[in-house]
Amino acid sequence: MTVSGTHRADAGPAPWWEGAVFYQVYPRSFADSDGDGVGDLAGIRSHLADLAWLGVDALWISPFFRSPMADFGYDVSDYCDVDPLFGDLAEFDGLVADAHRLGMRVVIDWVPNHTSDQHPWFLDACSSRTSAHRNWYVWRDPDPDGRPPNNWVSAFDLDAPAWTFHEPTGQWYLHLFESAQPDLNWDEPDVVEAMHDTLRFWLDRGVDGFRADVIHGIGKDPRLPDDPPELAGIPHCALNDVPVTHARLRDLRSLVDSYPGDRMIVGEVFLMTTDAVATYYGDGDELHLAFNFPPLFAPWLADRWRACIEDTRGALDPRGAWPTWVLSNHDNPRHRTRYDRAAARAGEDAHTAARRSEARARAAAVLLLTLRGTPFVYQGDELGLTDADIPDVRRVDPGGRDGCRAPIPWDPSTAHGWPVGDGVQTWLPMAPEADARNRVTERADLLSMLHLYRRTIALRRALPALTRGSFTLLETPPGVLGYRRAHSGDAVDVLINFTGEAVDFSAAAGAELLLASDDPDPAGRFDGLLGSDQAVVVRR
Ligand code: TEU
Repeated sequence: MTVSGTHRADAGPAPWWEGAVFYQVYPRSFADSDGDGVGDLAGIRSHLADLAWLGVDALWISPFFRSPMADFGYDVSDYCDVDPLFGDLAEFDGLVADAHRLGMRVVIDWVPNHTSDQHPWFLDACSSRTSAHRNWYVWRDPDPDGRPPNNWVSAFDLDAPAWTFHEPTGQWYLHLFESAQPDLNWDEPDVVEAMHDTLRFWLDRGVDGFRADVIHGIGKDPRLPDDPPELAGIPHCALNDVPVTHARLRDLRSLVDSYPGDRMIVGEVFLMTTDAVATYYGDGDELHLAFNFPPLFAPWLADRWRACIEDTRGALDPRGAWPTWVLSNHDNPRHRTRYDRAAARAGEDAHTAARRSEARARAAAVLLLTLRGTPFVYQGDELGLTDADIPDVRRVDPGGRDGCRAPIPWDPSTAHGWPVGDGVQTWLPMAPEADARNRVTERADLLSMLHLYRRTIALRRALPALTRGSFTLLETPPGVLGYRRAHSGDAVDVLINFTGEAVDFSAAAGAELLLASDDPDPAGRFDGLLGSDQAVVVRR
């Protein structure tokens, strides 16, 4: 398949997810309606208008299904119900209806690699070796030496095997994550059918798609071979990459595509290279979109970003696959925090850090929202939040990811819009700087990060060049990344200064200034000088 400058020439109008800005909602931390200190569906529903105002096109909502919360919802004990902590199915239906009325799509999380150890399937599987659901999970007999069946390590404790010995039935079971998250056995046809049914359940309720968790995990090499010793210390979930998964994805794709209304799957393929991730788009018959993780871990350096972009184009363009861009999510430190920490390690002093931290995050926002591909904004990044410092006594996540999951501040009041009463506290401490970095305060301030996100999203929507347009890297001075987006005779250039010094870019002097990361009203012409940590969009 050839890729034209704009889009697959043979594919008709582009699907909605290619032009969309996605917004990730982590429900526990978004907004609380009932004062128990944990966010819920009614909380999300009450803030949908805020998200429509921001201009996002689609929500991805992290798990809200019945769960014992060993992994805060990524351990599902009933795929077809809402955990009472978050509300109920009627509340979910209302949320979808409200979002649709506001013009936003709703994509939900689907966790097919593993269930909770409290799922009735696993409870039955554990009841005896001959139980109906025994083969729904991955069991192995013990060796005489007592060692686990192979050397795979689990995701959250790199000293721990991805296996737990089940004493009552005398076999090991596999879990790429916590022992409370046993891996499903997708070689068992009944598992495939049951999991397909869970998709149908939500498609019938009107969801627009799924974010498929650890989707590259649903196929395992039947021999369960050791991971190479030179990769010791890397969890098996980051290495599992076998052909059978692709056939399973084609079936999932057919199922989802059989529904009217352009439903989609964005897969979490947590592999280490974009080349590996690209294979999960298949030949346009597997994932509609896949998260591209190397950029999420890339340092804030122009050269490194240029390389990420070139790798992504090299891996995806020949397949006609559409890229995604992610800077932050609920599993990793927020990008502002990552860039600040890296700068501190490189010797940036406190004074400079105070000046540059927000500016870098602003430039990153412009990058995220103007690259060719679908951007995913993690809740709170639009407020410029950093990770919370969580005191040891309040740490709860087995993977140590609490900092980026701190509750979202809604207003400058003491409780920041979380209706917690006496003696109740939010499940994690509030995000830092909440007196200034909250929705109400930032909405009233045109200079805020929130307004920068809103302006940039609006510019994207107004200019097909920024959504559909071709992408060409520009010749730039060191420390600057520049690219041209062009569509139907319109061309705009995005220039991003990754350095703390102003850089001469007189090649673009006199161009019409459409957006500047540090100025809400940059009417006029670009003067040819790119400020420190500044990003601009210009039309030449
Ligand atoms: O994440 C999969 C995953 O590979 C990452 O969690 C990674 O291993 C980890 O964050 C390193 O710190 C997905 C979900 O996004 C995550 O929240 C779940 O915990 C995990 O799957 C298990 O369902």
